[in-house]
Amino acid sequence: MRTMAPAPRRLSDDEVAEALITLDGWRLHDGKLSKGFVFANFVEAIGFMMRVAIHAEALDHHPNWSNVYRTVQVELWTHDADGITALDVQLASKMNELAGQ
Ligand code: H2B
Repeated sequence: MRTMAPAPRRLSDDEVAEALITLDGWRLHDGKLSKGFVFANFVEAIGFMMRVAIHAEALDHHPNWSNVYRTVQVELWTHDADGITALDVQLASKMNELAGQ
């Protein structure tokens, strides 16, 4: 059985701004990290989502996202902390890596 980790600390506005410098293509939208990924085709987009899903499950941190044809729109925040935490920054960075960006 999985043990419940404590909610990570919510980052300050300055910390989020600093993290965004390192996160190519990500921006702050409605208090969430947001990015739209565009792939060559639908299968590439779904493949990306599958690779992210495996990583997100291992991290126990999950994206809010939607897929339309070859695009994936992502919003990251930590529900448990009601804001952006280091886990969101970590997942955003991993998503860039998995998308080859
Ligand atoms: N994902 C996100 N994005 N935010 C959370 O607060 C969160 C999560 N909480 N994945 C996790 C699961 C929590 O429910 C478990 C119990 O750790």
